[in-house]
Amino acid sequence: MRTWDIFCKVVDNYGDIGIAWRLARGLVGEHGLAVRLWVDDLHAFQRIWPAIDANAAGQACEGVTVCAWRTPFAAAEPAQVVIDAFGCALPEAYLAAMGEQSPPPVWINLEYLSAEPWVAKHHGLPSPHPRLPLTRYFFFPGYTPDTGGLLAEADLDARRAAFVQRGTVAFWRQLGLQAPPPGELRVSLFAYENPALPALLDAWAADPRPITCLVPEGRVIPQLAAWLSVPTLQAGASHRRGALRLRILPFLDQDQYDHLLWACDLNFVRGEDSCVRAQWAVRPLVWQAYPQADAAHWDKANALLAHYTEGLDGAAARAVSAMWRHWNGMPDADDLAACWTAWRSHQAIIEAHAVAWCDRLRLAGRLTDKLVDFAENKIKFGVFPNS
Ligand code: TRH
Repeated sequence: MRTWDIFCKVVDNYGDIGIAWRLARGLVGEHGLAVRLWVDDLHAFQRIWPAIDANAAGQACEGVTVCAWRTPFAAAEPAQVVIDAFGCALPEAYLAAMGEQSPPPVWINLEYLSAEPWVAKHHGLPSPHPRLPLTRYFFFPGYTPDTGGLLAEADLDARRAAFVQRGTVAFWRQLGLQAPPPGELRVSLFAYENPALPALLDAWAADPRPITCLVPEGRVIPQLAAWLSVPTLQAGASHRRGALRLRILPFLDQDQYDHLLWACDLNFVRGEDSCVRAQWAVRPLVWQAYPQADAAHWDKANALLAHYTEGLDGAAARAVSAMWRHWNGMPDADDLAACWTAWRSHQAIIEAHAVAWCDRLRLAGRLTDKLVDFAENKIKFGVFPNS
């Protein structure tokens, strides 16, 4: 059985571990590989997967061997395939041990996802290590077939379809909620602090139809509390302002969060992993890119937007673009209330587009399959040190 090591440093938030965990589960469950996942922050991991013991040096979970990545790093024999997630810099001792292996491990840096056109050109490029007889390959996830594709389980569609077919009553009950009454719009909100949030909440409160907004506990809570003029908000809190009911949820585990995305009519998502999951949810979404100092996230948001709105009717495409641009702090002619009204009036077209978009997404291929093919290819034809 092939051995794989995945290294993950939690920079901040949950995207790094969220993606590494999804990948590890997929490699074990779908490809039968022996996977060790090294994580430097098991507390963050536990938030998205509560079965994780945050204090264990090693533990088995869902068939993955989860190891605490501690400093100094205890000696470990390198695996045949080594992934450093998002350029997280492998421990020196481990790297030195990799350099002594013959043949050397296939070493892959799993990069961040972007829809920008340069991604395809960089996908798969090698970079020789300056000292050791090792080559590191850059693997770029992406939205087109000439990239590393997207994370998605082979049975994702089937699970989602079964969930939708069963009906969402039981799911809502689990969260302590009634099923949405006819005409209500149910929205999930996962966001970073956002200056546009109060205007959006105002627009929702003024909507002619009822809106329920569900917010898993997180960074946006203080802003919501300020808008409601309440000192604090905790899971279970529920407040009404005009047409809007705001309801705070506990932070869900990764699978339950998928269910939330599948059950809502519209999902506000952020970062990387929740954005992809919202697309696979076959529902409209509004994406907040991870904010970067030089506004590089605007390029990212615009690149995905350009791709996403292709084939969407002109006025509906403008409504989607305006919402996304506002939500990412980009200058836009209309105010947020006008954007929301436009979005609302094109909702049916945007919903239909979410289905068509998913069909296009599938053409990019599944990241786990592509990563395994990539690594197997290198193993078969050889990793050429310093080439
Ligand atoms: O948490 P994020 O903001 O992570 C970010 C991004 O990945 C960004 O690209 C990266 O550079 C930065 O971290 C360091 O957003 P993201 O990527 O959507 O990850 C959130 C994860 O949390 C995802 O796996 C879904 C999961 N999640 C839950 O499991 N339960 C929940 O209730 C919610 C809201 C999310």
